[in-house]
Amino acid sequence: MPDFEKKSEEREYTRNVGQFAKKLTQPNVGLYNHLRGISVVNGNLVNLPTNLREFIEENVSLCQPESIHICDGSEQENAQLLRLMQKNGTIEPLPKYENCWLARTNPADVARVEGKTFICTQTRNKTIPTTKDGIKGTLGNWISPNDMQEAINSRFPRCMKGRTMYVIPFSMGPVGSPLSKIGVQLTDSAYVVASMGIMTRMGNAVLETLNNNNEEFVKCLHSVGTPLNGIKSHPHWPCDPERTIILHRPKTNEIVSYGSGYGGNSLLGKKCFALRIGSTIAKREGWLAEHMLILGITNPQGQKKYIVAAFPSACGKTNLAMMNATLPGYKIECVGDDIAWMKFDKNGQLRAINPENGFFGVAPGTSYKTNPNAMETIFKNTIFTNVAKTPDGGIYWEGLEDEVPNGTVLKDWHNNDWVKGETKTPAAHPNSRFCAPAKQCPIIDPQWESPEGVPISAILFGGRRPKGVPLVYEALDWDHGVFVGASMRSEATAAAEHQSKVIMHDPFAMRPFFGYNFGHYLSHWLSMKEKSNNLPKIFHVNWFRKDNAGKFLWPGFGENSRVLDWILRRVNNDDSCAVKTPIGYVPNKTNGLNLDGLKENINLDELLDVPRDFWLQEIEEIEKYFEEQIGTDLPNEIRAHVNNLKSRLINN
Ligand code: O2Y
Ligand code: MN
Repeated sequence: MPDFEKKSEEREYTRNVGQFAKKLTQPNVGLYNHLRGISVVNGNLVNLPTNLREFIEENVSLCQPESIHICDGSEQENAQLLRLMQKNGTIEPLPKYENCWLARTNPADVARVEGKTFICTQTRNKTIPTTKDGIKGTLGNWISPNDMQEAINSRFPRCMKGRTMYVIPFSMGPVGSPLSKIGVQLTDSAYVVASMGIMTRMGNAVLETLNNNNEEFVKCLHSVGTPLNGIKSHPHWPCDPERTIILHRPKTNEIVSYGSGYGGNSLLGKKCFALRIGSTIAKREGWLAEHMLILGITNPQGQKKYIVAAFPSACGKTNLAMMNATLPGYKIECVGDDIAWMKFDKNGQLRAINPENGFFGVAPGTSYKTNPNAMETIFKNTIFTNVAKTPDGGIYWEGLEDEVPNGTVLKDWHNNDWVKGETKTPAAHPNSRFCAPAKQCPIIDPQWESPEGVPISAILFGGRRPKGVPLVYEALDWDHGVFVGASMRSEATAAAEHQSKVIMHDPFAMRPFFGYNFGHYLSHWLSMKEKSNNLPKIFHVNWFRKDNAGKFLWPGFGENSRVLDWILRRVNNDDSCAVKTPIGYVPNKTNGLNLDGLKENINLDELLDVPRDFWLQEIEEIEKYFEEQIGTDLPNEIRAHVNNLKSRLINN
């Protein structure tokens, strides 16, 4: 029995357990020995496939939970979990909306922890490229098998004492799609169960697939942990930030996460499975697991194409995925806003699925102006984390200033009073989130759950580049496109303590998410060209170029549909709208971009310029980065593209 502060909580717990308790009904000696005395409060272990039972059994022995709850994914189960969390103070209702909830985390547990995230392989070079002497690698963290075991041994024994271990069977991708994969997450966090219920397809349908097909699954073990010196503050959000660690073992498809209940650290289907383990499975099986949005775009003639796009954080990926096109006659529909799994079909057509079932979007900055479709998505069945609360039980964050009058007293993300127009600290945490079902998006694509995936015509890379990089350019061919992805850079805040901006390398927007050596990842991308005679075209976009006065040269948001229009014309082999430059094809200044009806004056000369001196410096920087970070693991084709670009720039 867990420790309860109040007798009434204890009674509620006992009632719940009593209601759902089902003891093992059939003899299974090995299992019974290990699980003796531990009640199964939902589901039945005996019905599970052997490999899943063994996975649970091992980790019950290790973590010693009070009870086991096998998640069925039902509404009744979700309601029960929400009630429990409300009782514990983990969430509170947002009565202004329908079935919406606010969670406030421990302030020490507010984001993904890159430095504490590791990939475990026998040798270091399988995980990270061998860097030049004296250079610190930035393309992932390696841990040896012994050190991983040691990390587990020093954290997990008895870590779930007094808690329920939830067993979450989940599918990344539509249940039963040949492109989908199954995982099972064991966790001691009800918040994680409720969030995984939104972000993945979860419950009995997945168990049935596991049972019927005898399928393998990705093994995910998660505990919010217990600090060695006990939980001193924020008992409603237990965590162990000092000892947080996120581990991945690609060889056995295992993920182990300890100490954090937040986002990417704890919803293990997302970054850990769909990107890190996903990219290693994709390498083995010949497909791609990428940090990309997927959208459908229909032109005025009714022709529909799908594109994927990879942008580093703070470049508006969710906004583009849900854009309202301003170019007359164009329609955008959203398949996914964060991750794409892509595979060439037997006809050589690249097809993509969104492995997720929801959006875990950054709240601050989201508004009716920047992303009305996101706003239309999030006011039912949504869990908000670390946003502020209005007096009438609604949400608030930076970017929603127009929605709340000055002088209103809100509760900030710490649950302190916060006066609109007066308090100087942020009302919401900058990494506060909404977790909402994708099917609620008003422009969700009719094909978003298509089991065979949607056909992809173009791949976009992008970044926040205030200088030198044109609004859009098209790679010369597949290999050059891979080089463009590898060379991605974006403006970012250097570090929390000083607000200076630097241009950071973030190849393929995957820097924190590679599951294996980035040099090998590049070879894998290059090898894709063998799979098709109909490869998607590859582009680079930059909505963020500024003039010398620091003003943006392009309005962005819905006007980006004009860039997508140019991309579609290139996909349709329209040669009249482009001109060749040393970096690739850019829109022709006379009849390239369709600017009809655009109210602002656009300086196309500045917006589309490819300044030679800038690019000579850029290629020096890219070459240095490749040499230092990838070294001998850099594929020859990519090294050749460095030299080719240099000579095109010099000879042009
Ligand atoms: O900080 C976190 O835990 C969330 S990170 C995240 C969430 C949704 C989509 N993308 C990301 C990301 O870091 O790329
Ligand atoms: Mn992301």
